[in-house]
Amino acid sequence: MTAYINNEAYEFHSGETILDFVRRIEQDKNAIPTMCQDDRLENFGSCRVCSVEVAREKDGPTRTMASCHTPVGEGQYIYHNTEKMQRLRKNIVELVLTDYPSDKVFPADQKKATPFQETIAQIGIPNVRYPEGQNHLDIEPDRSHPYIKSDLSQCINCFRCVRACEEIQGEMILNMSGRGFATNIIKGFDTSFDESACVSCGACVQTCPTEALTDKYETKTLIADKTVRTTCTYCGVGCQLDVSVIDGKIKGIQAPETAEVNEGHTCLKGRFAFEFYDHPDRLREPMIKKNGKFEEVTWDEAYDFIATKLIDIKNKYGPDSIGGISSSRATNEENYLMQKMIRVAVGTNNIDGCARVCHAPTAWGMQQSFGTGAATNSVEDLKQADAIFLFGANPIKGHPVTGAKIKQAFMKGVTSIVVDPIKTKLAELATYHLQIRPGTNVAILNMLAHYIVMDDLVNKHFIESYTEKYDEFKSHVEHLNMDELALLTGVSKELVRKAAHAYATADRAMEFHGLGVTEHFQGSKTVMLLSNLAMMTGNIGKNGVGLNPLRGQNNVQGAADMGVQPHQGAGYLDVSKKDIQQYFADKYGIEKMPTTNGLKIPEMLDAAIDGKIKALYIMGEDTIMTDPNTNHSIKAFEQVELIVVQELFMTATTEMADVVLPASSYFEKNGTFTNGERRVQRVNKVVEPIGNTKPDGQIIIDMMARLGYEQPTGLTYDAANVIEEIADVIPFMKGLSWKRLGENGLQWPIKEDGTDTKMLHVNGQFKKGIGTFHHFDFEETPEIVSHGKKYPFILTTGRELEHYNSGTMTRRTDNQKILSDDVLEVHPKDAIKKGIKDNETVRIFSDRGSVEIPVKYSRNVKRGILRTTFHQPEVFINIITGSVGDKETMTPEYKVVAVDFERL
Ligand SMILES: Nc1nc2c(c(=O)[nH]1)N[C@H]1C(S)=C(S)[C@@H](COP(=O)(O)OP(=O)(O)OC[C@H]3O[C@@H](n4cnc5c(=O)[nH]c(N)nc54)[C@H](O)[C@@H]3O)O[C@H]1N2
Ligand SMILES: Nc1nc2c(c(=O)[nH]1)N[C@H]1C(S)=C(S)[C@@H](COP(=O)(O)OP(=O)(O)OC[C@H]3O[C@@H](n4cnc5c(=O)[nH]c(N)nc54)[C@H](O)[C@@H]3O)O[C@H]1N2
Ligand code: SF4
Ligand code: SF4
Ligand code: FES
Ligand SMILES: [Mo]
Repeated sequence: MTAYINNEAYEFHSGETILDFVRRIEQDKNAIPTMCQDDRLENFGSCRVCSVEVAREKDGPTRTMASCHTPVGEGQYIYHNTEKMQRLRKNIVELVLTDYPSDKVFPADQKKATPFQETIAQIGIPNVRYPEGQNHLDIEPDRSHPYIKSDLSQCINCFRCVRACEEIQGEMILNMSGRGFATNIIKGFDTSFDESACVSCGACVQTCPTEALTDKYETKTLIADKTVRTTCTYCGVGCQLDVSVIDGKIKGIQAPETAEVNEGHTCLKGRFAFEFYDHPDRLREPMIKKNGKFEEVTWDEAYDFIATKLIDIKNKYGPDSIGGISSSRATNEENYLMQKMIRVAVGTNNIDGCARVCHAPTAWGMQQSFGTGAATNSVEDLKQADAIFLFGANPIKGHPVTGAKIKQAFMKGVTSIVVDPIKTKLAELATYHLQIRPGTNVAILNMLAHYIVMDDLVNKHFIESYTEKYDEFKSHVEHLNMDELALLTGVSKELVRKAAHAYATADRAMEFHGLGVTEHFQGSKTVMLLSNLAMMTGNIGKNGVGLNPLRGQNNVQGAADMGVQPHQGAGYLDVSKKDIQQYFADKYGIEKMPTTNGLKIPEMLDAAIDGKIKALYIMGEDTIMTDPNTNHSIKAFEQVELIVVQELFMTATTEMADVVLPASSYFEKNGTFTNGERRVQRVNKVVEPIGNTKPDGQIIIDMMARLGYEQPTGLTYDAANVIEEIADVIPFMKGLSWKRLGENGLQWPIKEDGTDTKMLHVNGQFKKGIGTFHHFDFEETPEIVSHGKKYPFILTTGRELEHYNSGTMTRRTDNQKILSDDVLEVHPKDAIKKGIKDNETVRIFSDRGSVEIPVKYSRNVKRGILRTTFHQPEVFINIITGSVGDKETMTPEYKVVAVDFERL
């Protein structure tokens, strides 16, 4: 396919716009000026600044066309920079400038030009011929929002913000109101940013070509000393961020449009919530508790103190009296070193991490079904899915950038099934919402499987060719009583049957799941039943399908890959096997590895109470705040002789420590995080470590040396060196190297030649050889069986968009101004029955204890169900959560807590 640019012939791609064609050939993004166009948005063609002349034959009569909006045609002759076009563009922009402040035509001193100012300069407008001022100039600036500001006197009606809000974020907060000159942008029903339902993602600010929409940090126009690309520290989406630095300080964050994961988008945490990093509360010096009070000490004093104590405890009680808890917030390299320290320098497999309280059932369950415990597909596959099955996950809040993509798909009408006891935003938009009673996942999945089997919707070819034990599973679900299960789950048989048909008959059905699956008594079983659904319908091993756990923390996938598990070392190798022990001993250059499986976090805490765990070494986890049944955790911590915590801030956990080591945050170090799609991405150092902090990797290397093991590459921590070691030790990361990671990372398995993997188990080739069906009956959680009568309400806990887990970081940013409380969502009828008003603070109690919390009336919960979050220590909700956990992995059941509540 050929077209001509200024009479030269070039090949064009099918569907390519004239703008993209000219940009590509001339290798210049500014080959044609634009105004309303943004690569991330659908082309709109309203401003006509990008106009070009197009002829059918060489130098023939031309027509003027908006190049951003017009596909190239075969044999077309394109003239994009003619005098006529230059004149046209000038006229258009001059007209726009009549309603634009004259002092904003050129960039102010010390400020970078906005895209519009660049366009003005490119077109070459020395002065404006028309008088200024029509409509916009007297609109008052809006400063109501902590991060986003508007000054609509500078608005040029390009519509980009309105489109970004809708097309990128899937919200419709911004709108155009009025006509002609009287057109202007409104928020919500013409209110302020703060009052609107804006989710503060900042997409509108990033696309706005003027300073009509800006952020608190003036990110768009600041002239940075340098901009460093790194990976977000919060959730498992793994967004790439461009961090601007001036005078060694972080001044703003933008989303790079070239990032494969987030394509120029972020949520408010990645873009705005960075001010924790140099907050006055940051820990800056090591501290040892002396006579009940922390005193600052030197690093050497702290190290010596810890080493002497640890060696003493090891000699007295053996290495298994020491436990390590690693951090999914820290990098792969640091997690790798942490598990190595515990296994090699201490000599025990007692190493665990936050996956224990999170997605351990996913990893374990998927290993039983498929052989690998990680997401089978990539998020980009969403584009190819015909049905989306969202089970116990709320990505609008937990994984906002992926959530926005899912929301787009829902709004565009893809068949969607949501299984969630709460009417979440996505549940509201879904084709089918199965609003089950919390904790009845196994029952609802058995119902879904029953209808797929009975209505003969299974993929026989897939089952016969690639799986085993289907017949046992089939006869199990065939004989289940649907009336009983419908009563249990609270969902009608008809609705479940419709959802089963929707999933099974879709050409490609893609599953996503979250903690609504794992944080339950039957968590692992639920994961295996979800695997069954995918296998019985052939929804595995191709694009647009699969089982895709929305892994939580920025690096929880990586921490497990690195061996932060008591039963599996780096690369998921089984540490109870002799040959594996020998493998690690050879790689680590030591005589002997520990031989028995280690303790999981809940087992460590129980062992502490029994006097068997004498020391805990914790890197970046607020165990006291985030583990369930706080009083039990406190009791355990009180029995331990030595508690070491590496942290950014004082937390409920550091308060109980003997030594606190100040760690550098992710802005202050190099390394890698692995996102929920197995994508290993670079974390690049942006600023120097704050105060006297050190990267966790350096601290661990120093500690290991004090404990008698020296890293083969020496005492200086260098992430790239550790990556080399990881590539040597972990079989599926053979081709990993710092250099190869580039800007968009690599998805494991990574072959020796550096090729990575977007999809697992392709064409039925399961990692474990053959996919295995399992079958289970629903079993009521002991929490309800033991306490349900006395405490008749079911509390489920989760998260809000603005805050991140223990809140240590987000509470120290302006996110706290947007959302400052944990609240208890209660169905109004339940509250009224107890005489409780909206916003009234109540006491909520369980068998473990009680806390006080404000009530919020909500119809998103059914009667009898309560919901809250765990971000604010003022409430400390985990005081009332319980110790029941998933049978196979001990992941706590944060999602079903038997409670009652009353007026204060
Ligand atoms: N803003 C923000 N983002 C985060 C985090 C954060 O704290 N804040 N934390 C990160 C972490 S560590 C994680 S693990 C992820 C978690 O992300 P998600 O997995 O989305 O976590 P939750 O919101 O806790 O729970 C998910 C959903 O499960 C539903 N649910 C509860 N009980 C049941 C049930 O019995 N069955 C079913 N089917 N559903 C149920 C809840 O109503 C909720 O909508 O988010 C990560 N991202
Ligand atoms: N009730 C209830 N409780 C829950 C849950 C729930 O749904 N309901 N969800 C559970 C889940 S899924 C999870 S994952 C856990 C999360 O629980 P945690 O892992 O305890 O929570 P975080 O707040 O993510 O982070 C822990 C700490 O790491 C520190 N940190 C951040 N970066 C670094 C670093 O680079 N180095 C070091 N050394 N420290 C760093 C932070 O300051 C923070 O205090 O909470 C669990 N608790
Ligand atoms: S506020 Fe900015 S992005 Fe929105 S229409 Fe005005 S100039 Fe365009
Ligand atoms: S979606 Fe997750 S990774 Fe992306 S900016 Fe938000 S918190 Fe960070
Ligand atoms: S940039 Fe093409 S019409 Fe506005
Ligand atoms: Mo998590």
